[in-house]
Amino acid sequence: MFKKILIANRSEIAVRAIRACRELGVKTVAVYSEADRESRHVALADQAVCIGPAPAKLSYLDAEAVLSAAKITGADAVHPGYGFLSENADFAEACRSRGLVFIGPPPEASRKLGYKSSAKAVALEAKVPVVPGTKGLVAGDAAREAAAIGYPVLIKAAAGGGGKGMRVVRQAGELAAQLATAANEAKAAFGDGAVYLEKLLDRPRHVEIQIAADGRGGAVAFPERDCTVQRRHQKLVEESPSPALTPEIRRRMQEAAVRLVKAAGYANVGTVEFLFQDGQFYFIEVNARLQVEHPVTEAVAGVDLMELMIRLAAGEPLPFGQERAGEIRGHSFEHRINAEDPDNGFAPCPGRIETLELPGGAGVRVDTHAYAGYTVPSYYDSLIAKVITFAPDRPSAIRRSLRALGELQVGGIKTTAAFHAKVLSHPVFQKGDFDTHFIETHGLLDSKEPQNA
Ligand code: MV4
Repeated sequence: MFKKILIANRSEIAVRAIRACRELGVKTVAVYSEADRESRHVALADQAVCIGPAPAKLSYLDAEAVLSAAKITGADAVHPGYGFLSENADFAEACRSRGLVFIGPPPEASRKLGYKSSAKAVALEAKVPVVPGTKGLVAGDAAREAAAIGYPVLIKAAAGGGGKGMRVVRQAGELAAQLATAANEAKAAFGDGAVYLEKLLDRPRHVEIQIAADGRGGAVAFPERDCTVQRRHQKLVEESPSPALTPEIRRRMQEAAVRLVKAAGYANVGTVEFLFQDGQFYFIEVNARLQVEHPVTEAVAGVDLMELMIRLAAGEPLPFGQERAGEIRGHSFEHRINAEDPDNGFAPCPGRIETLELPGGAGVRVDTHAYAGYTVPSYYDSLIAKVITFAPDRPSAIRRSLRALGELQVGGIKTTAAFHAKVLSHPVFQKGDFDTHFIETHGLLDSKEPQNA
């Protein structure tokens, strides 16, 4: 096991990582920007190093600054959390070349899967179903390829992910102009204008499979997460298991995810994302990190994914097989509490948290770095807490979530907490029969916002 881990992140995930390290008897080094001096992760770690000014580019995204902090503190491994450098294969490689263990997948595997069109090629090779579309990038006759797929089609950026740079094309006449716009946007956003085409699914659900692999041939899949409730590609509610899957589909999705990660030589933890519609699932992308929503899987499967990823990175084998990993012990929700104003288009609301009452009791977990007196900086994402609930079944988990959200009180800034209660109380949500358009189509927003896919 490692002696000292540098946590290359901030906020609740840095706190989560520090707690896991402490339980493992591993010392921790926090890094922080000038805007995060008062953040909880700085106080919790054994050591803390300021790595630069507030803008992430000058601190949390500055690989050299992070690596220097690891060197001067004598850390032997780096945990990247999510976002920032977490899926940057060059950073993972730089860690390796300086004798540091990167706690995550090997750079070769994350390179293969990070580029979405090449990830799809790996999937096809591994007989994992993908959305019908171009074989690789749009190259020669795009009009012919789009016609063969059948309109409407979706243009996606190969270097993108999480919905950035997607464009819907409903008829042939719009294709050329949309391709040009998409390529320009992709170039500006990702430094790479390559795009590919897919058939547009009109009412998909987003269902993802958490996997873990030990790099010695062992790989398991956990129960799925359903992240269908999103707004502008920002997930709001995640749950496990999905109310839409049958045991048969679940098993096939898990088997497909394991085939894919084995084919890519993937190791450590990761997530295989699928769209699910009309009883069929289609691979779309891999997230080569521990995700925000990992706690619902921890609750339902009864595992500690943060501990597991540290142990796997330290060279330990998987401690259990598929049968244990796939066990479903109940139902879990995660509600992302953001410093945002739902009545004003979810505009960010940074500022000082004057008072804070966190929920508790049976089956309630809160992952947060916030406290009364903490000022939410304006430089980073607006997630201030995750309320995670666990109960024997979905109806009781909904009741538990409503109870927990009712206990939560954040004074001083606006948050998404009450919006979550609205979602949970909606009959369509309670029935479990919703798709990715749920928030827009069920009057949960005050003003009709423009919609794309
Ligand atoms: C799609 C799609 C429909 N058809 N692909 C959005 C995030 C990215 N990971 C993939 N996304 C989508 N891909 C095809 N071929 C619709 C979406 C999509 C979506 C997916 C999951 C959850 C919410 C969504 C909201 C809008 C669009």
